[in-house]
Amino acid sequence: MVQKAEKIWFDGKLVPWDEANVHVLTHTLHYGCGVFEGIRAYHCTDGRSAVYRLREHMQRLIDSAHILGMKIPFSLDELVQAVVDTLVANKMKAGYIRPLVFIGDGVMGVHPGANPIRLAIAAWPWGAYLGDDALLKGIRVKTSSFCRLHVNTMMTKAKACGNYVNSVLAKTEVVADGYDEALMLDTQGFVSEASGENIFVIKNEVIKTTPLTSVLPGITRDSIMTLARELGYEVVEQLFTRDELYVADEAFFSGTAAEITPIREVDRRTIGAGQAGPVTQLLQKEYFRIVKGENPDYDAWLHEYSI
Ligand code: PPE
Repeated sequence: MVQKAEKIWFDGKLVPWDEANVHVLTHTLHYGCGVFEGIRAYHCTDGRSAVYRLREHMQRLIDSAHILGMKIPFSLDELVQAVVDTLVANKMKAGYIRPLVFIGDGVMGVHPGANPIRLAIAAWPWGAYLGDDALLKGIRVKTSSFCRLHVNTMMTKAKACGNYVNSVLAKTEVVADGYDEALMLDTQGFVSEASGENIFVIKNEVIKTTPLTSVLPGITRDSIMTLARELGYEVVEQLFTRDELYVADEAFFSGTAAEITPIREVDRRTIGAGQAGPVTQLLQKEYFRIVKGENPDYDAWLHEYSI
């Protein structure tokens, strides 16, 4: 169960958690045309609170809406402020933030007509997405029987609600089979991404991730690429196959919720030594130092706020 907070930001106002409700004829509820974000605020080691890469997340929200032909009735600055207001109203020094843009009720039928574009921002405490153990020991992954979206079927660069039907299908299938996460291939058969994370593989100290063709442009992915290059690693964006993943030295998933989660097994093949490898561990350590405000070189990625 989501741990309830006090307020939800809804169409420009902070309303009590239990009153942030919609009509059952909400257009997005029927047809899936909505967009969302997932953002984390961290309680820094020195006592500050900071939202991680807030502007980039809200810009991606605007971009996602633009891709779907929806116009958000708020500016980037207003959206950034709205997230901070939500955290402050809930006295949250850390947490997960979920902005959602959706088409409200009005007309029915696929064409949304002039139905209102609505925006809600909720926040709640959320620990390690795939479990505390996952961050330390790594997870067991299975290739899904469902392909990731074809670029002309759904808009893969938009964090669109409807895209997640594909994610839910993949995730429920592999969880039922006893695995932690689903790896999805694109419609050509190359590795794409997981149900809610991007993927990285490491071989001979070279770090590889999929190009942005069919995957969400992850902000964690971008952070890791920047950080890894700064640490002196070669980082390449290149298509790769599942058998290349099977023989990688190390592999991990990246995402706001999942942070950096090592992969210890794929399709019953052990990856590397079957535990978080040294490069993954270093990236994890440095990533957590950044989000917790311990690396001043990356302070520009932290949007501080006070309660
Ligand atoms: N791919 C997908 C499909 C995806 O959903 C996410 C985030 C990513 C890649 C990584 O993006 P970024 O967070 O910008 O690094 N998934 C969000 C939702 C997870 C959920 O279960 O809900 C998240 O991590 O917040």
